[in-house]
Amino acid sequence: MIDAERLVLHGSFTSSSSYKPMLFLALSGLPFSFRTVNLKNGVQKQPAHLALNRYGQVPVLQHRGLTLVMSNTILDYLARATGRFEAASEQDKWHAREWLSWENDAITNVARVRHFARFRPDVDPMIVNYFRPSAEAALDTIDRSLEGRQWLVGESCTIADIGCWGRMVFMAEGGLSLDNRPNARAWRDRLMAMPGFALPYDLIPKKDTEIAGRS
Ligand SMILES: N[C@@H](CCC(=O)N[C@@H](CS)C(=O)NCC(=O)O)C(=O)O
Repeated sequence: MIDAERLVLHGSFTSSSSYKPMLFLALSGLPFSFRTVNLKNGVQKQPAHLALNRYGQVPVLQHRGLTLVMSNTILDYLARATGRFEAASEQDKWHAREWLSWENDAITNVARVRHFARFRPDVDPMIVNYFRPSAEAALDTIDRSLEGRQWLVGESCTIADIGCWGRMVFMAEGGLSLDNRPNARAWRDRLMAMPGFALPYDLIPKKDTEIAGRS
């Protein structure tokens, strides 16, 4: 029998978009089921997966009869459904979602640089170089915004932090770094010190897995 209360996340270990909800769940210590989607073999474009995600991408979250796609929609849902990593005030709740919209415009350039550098050696380096200044600018914005602050919104970690960090996590694979961005580096270290934190290759399983969660 299907347990509608059980969270089911479909994703891939090479995917920053999958890492974002995966990190939320790991930091929350919630139990869930992970279903791997092999992007290299094109499983995301096969009918069974397209029935869940019409864009032919990961991640997908299933919960209580709902099917949700797009990593930031999933983070929004998880914050609402669990109350975890939600900002304290109404204003800050919207502010956190504003960061998620911004990251989808701006930090996406970090993911693009990494994508072409890691997966598309066949593509003209001009393509990577086109996205690189926007990627660097996004990292600068994060660093500047964290001046004198611990978290992007309010006084605690929210979906804004998880979403922004999650999409930039593979930056080193694109030759990007936080080395000259001390506020962003301290913020990353703060996230890394949280119980349940792990980097994607340690966190996201390569096969279907039942995750027990922590109490
Ligand atoms: N805007 C989407 C982006 C999702 C996305 O780009 N997923 C990538 C992995 S990070 C994917 O599934 N790529 C495989 C493909 O497009 O065929 C989100 O935030 O969820």
